Amino acid sequence: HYSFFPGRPRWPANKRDLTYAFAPQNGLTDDIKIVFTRAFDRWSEVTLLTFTEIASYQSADIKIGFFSGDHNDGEPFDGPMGTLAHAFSPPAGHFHLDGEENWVIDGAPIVDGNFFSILSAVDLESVAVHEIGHLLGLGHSSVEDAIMYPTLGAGTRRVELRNDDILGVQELY
Ligand code: TQI
Ligand code: CA
Ligand code: ZN
Ligand code: ZN
Repeated sequence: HYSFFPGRPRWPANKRDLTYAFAPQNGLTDDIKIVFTRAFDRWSEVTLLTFTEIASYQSADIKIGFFSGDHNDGEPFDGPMGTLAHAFSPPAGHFHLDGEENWVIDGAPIVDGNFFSILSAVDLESVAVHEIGHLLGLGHSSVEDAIMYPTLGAGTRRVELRNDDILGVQELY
């Protein structure tokens, strides 16, 4: 079953159109950005929320970036595996991904020619869909195939919202 953060934080009722931006120093390719677009679309399909990319990182509601190790928010990343990403509950909107993971998109490594074991591959879209759930105010679910279930097998792709995720987000929005 789905859960919320303590105090049930969520984006205010008069704010249904959310913006997002990528950290400028990350220099992300369109292939990477499209993965986030697809992940946001899954949540906007089941709510009245919309998500629009804007150029200004400063003024975006949701700020997305890849960082390595200590990146000055008190929650340092830990290199390959362990913590993959973290997102802060509304209305903070910070969405950070560990730049040292072996991220894959549709089964292919992001870093061209990067050689690594399938055991450490992490599917970017799966993590994005999960973290956006947190950004919207969802905690973890006890339903094993829900997006918000707190574990994901190595190399596993899990991107489809389940009923449990949909009921949870629809209770908030
Ligand atoms: N990051 C954790 C997560 O997003 C951070 C976290 C730990 C957390 N406890 C929490 C967030 C309690 C909110 C509430 O869950 S993670 C997965 C999954 C992670 C894990 O790097 O461990 C995904 C990030 F579900 F696969 F295990 C994304 Cl999809
Ligand atoms: Ca890590
Ligand atoms: Zn961070
Ligand atoms: Zn989580």
